[in-house]
Amino acid sequence: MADNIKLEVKGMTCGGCESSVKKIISRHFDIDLEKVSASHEKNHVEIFESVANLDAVFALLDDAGFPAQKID
Ligand SMILES: [Cu+2]
Repeated sequence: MADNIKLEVKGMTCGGCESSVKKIISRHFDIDLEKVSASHEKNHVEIFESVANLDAVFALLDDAGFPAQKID
């Protein structure tokens, strides 16, 4: 899918962090948890849907200790 969004997300150290990040993203954008994948080993998060206003979710993730940025 061309509209997938890839993020570099730092601060994830375990599966619990992965699921926190996934929940923040899925709640914020109101999308299914299954449409968000996260790997703490790769500092990588992918959203299998197109979303607008990523800046707002970056602020939420940052507050939770997971600084994020978009990667191409
Ligand atoms: Cu953790």
